[in-house]
Amino acid sequence: MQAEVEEWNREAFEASVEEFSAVIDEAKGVLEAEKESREGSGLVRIAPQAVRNVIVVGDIHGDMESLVHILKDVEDLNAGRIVFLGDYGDRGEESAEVYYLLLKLKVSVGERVILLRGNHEGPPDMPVMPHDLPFLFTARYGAKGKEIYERIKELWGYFPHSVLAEGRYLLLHGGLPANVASIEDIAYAQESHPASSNFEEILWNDPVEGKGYFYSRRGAGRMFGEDVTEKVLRAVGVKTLIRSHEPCDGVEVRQRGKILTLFSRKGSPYFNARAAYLVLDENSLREAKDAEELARSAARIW
Ligand SMILES: [Mn+2]
Repeated sequence: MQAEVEEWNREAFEASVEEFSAVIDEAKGVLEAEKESREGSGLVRIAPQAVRNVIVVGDIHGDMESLVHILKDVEDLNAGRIVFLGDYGDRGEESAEVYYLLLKLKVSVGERVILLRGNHEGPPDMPVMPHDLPFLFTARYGAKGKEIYERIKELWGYFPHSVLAEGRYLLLHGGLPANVASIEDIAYAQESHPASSNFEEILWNDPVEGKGYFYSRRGAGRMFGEDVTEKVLRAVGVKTLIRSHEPCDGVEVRQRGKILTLFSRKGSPYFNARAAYLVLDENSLREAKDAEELARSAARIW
């Protein structure tokens, strides 16, 4: 696989508009079939005893160097599952190239690669600002870049938004919605949007230390306290939430170990000195670990 990563990295910078378009076509076919088999659910379930490992990657935001580092560092891309927690484009100059590489990986590895939605891959009524992705595509491909961007946007509708490693971990981009009574409320958050705020909260929420459920200065989503986390983790039967969405030095333990924040890119406009990805190996899959243990034993920091 390592040779392929090298090849896709090179292609990402050289692909013509027709080649880029062909990769989107292929990815759309794969993603469409997967969505159909989930029957409207935005949740991917993983039986932890059935996979060898689960690699988890946080925000990439247009940082090709970090993405290539991770994929080369992972020993075997076919081993288990690779879950990306969303936020692929914007911020970084190489957002178009990141998309090319991720879609190549998706087409090649299939359902073992899971591309979740972040708030930068939200529905049309939940726009994000600033949004550089369309301009990066037109800078590269002129007027045809706009079509490529529109087609990428269409793909977001096929992405799931959460992963449940049953009995162990819940993985999503932003945070936990307060009004969750069962895993179904998370699985069908997309379907219940906008009547329910669950989908918005999954993509946009941030944890806060202590108790409560507050207004967020992001202008979307909410801040959720440890009482919300305890209730929702119990309702879905897992020990720990693994999420991204906030810059940190690779990993950050929140709410006394109930939440692990993961950040997988470096460089402007953020100031983190380090980044990380996670390897949930046999040990972390056999028995649920809290965020402290994951930060210590599962984080691959560089
Ligand atoms: Mn985000």
